[in-house]
Amino acid sequence: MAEQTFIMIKPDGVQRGLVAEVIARFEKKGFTLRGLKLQNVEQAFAEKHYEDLSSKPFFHGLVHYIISGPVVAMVWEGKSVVTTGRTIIGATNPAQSAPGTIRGDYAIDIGRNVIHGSDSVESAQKEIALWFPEGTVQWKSSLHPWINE
Ligand code: RTP
Repeated sequence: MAEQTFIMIKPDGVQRGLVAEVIARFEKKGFTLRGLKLQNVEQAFAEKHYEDLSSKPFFHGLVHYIISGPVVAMVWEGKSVVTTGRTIIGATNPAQSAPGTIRGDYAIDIGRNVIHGSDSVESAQKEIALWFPEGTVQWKSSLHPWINE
């Protein structure tokens, strides 16, 4: 199976009307959409998603932020999508994220940084299983195979 990553537009991204902008960047890059849903997140679910950060001082604020409004959960597929997805997103702290990245263009606060992307293939698999227990959507592109090398 081709590489997949889990991407989440956080509540501030949804509230600020950045959903189409984020999707466009992944779509135009050439990645394939395999899953997409708008949903509210329960506290226990947010704690599970961020369980690796549970000892961090910002953990409770982070969970509160994620449950404050709906998020858009997505699965994107394609060559090196985990790493390239992180490049498209930009550094965690928007003060360090380059212009041209999503956070570099649309965020100033680390605690309101618009978007999440899996940081490894292993975490992507774990996050996709957590967020899409129903599975993702299988579909075959009608584009000519020449479009990829
Ligand atoms: P994400 O999981 O959201 O893609 O972010 P990341 O890998 O770039 O960063 P990570 O270290 O996993 O942190 C997860 C999210 O926690 C918030 N954060 N706040 N106040 C702080 O010092 C702080 N540090 C991290 C950010 O929203 C970050 O995206």
